[in-house]
Amino acid sequence: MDYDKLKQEIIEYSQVIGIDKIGFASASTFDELKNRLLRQQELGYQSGFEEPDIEKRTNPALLMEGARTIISIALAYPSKMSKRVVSKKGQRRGLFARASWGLDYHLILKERLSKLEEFIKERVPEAKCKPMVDTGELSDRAVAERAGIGWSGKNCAIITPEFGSYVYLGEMITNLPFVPDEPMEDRCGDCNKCIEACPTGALVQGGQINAQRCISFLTQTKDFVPDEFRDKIGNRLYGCDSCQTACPENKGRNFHFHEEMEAEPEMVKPLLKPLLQLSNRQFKASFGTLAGAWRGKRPIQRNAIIALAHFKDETAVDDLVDVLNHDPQPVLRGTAAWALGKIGGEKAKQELFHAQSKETDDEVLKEIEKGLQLLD
Ligand code: B12
Ligand code: SF4
Ligand code: SF4
Repeated sequence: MDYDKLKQEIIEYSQVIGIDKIGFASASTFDELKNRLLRQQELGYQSGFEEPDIEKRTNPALLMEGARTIISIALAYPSKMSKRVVSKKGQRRGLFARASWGLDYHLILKERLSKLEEFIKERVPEAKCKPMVDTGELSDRAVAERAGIGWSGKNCAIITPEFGSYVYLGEMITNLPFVPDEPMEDRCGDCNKCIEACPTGALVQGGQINAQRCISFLTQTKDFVPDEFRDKIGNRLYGCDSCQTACPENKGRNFHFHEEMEAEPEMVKPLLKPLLQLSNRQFKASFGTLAGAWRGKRPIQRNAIIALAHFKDETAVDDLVDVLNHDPQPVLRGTAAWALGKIGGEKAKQELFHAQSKETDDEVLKEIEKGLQLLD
């Protein structure tokens, strides 16, 4: 088999099926990443969403016997919506980050990778292929970096010279011996804009993150958001783009190559108050196709409450009181109590006292206490 020729054919085919960049990396162990992951673990800087087995994360041979090459792909996503929301004054909205615009990217990239797999297997029937996107064992960024897709920026993102960092990543381990591509040079230089822009100081130093402080992470947790971060979340319902919007490499980058990635503004910039009343079924029907829905409705509703507090939306008091009195989830009742304290007013005060007299959950009671203190 002429693998140089096949590599060329794969590159050409990838363009036909809507892959914006492709690169080839050797499947040898990721030694530097291993040290990095161990260090992150030691420091308590991981999010907990990563594959826990560091050996599997850094040794592709454990994932496929005879692994030789990892094919890395990148698909560019839009940074600006084509359609705008028609909003009335005072109707407050929340925001899903760009990586959750359009159809869940896991589905889009997996579809591209399975086409690639089919193409390869037609030519090399004995080829083994193991595709993965985000939820696989490997670090998608470390693979992309090795495959020359882009450099690893100080904001941790893989930045491509063509599309900036607004790219989704995926990869496929194969047992085929392609010649690997060269990694790129780092182009961040003296720039420090992402680190300065991060609202919570989560980027501790160039290329290192304390995920526990990252707003993107915090919007995806299911429990109470620690006090120090609540005001920083603003109106983010899912994810955070601040370290990417601040990056000069993303300036003017806005690619609309993939129809499925087009954002529906009413979905990704939804009105906040109606979110509080959604049943599970309604949530699934309205938001289920978004990547940002993977943790279910609870974190989104909690973030919506935090956003209403951020806007000090007095028109939301009745809705928040309803949550405080009736929601079965302590995290929502408690966050609503805190939000009522933030928004303030006589009604909020009365309702907080009333709730205090009948609430039985300790954590919610603490939040009611906090809410009342905010009113003082
Ligand atoms: C866990 C996770 C998170 C966590 C932790 C993020 C993090 N930076 O580690 C949280 C929830 C915070 C998160 C947030 C986001 N995520 Co995320 N996330 C992941 C996931 C599942 C694992 C990442 C991981 O293992 N991190 C551990 C760190 C240590 O490793 P790494 O970043 O993968 O690899 C780099 C470092 O190790 C570094 N490195 C290695 N050795 C050394 C040594 C030195 C000295 C230095 C400086 C660096 C360094 O180089 C590697 C390559 O860049 C990946 C998917 C996957 N399977 O890989 C997606 C992924 C990284 N996320 C992605 C996205 C889009 C995001 C968000 C932008 C979403 C949003 N808008 O909110 C934010 C960005 C936050 C940020 N600044 O990183 C994309 C990134 C695309 C890109 N262009 O880079 C990925 C690849 C998903 C995908 N398939 O597209 N995410
Ligand atoms: S995603 Fe937001 S909170 Fe997380 S590192 Fe980037 S700017 Fe900071
Ligand atoms: S903002 Fe500057 S330092 Fe940060 S990733 Fe972009 S180029 Fe690199």
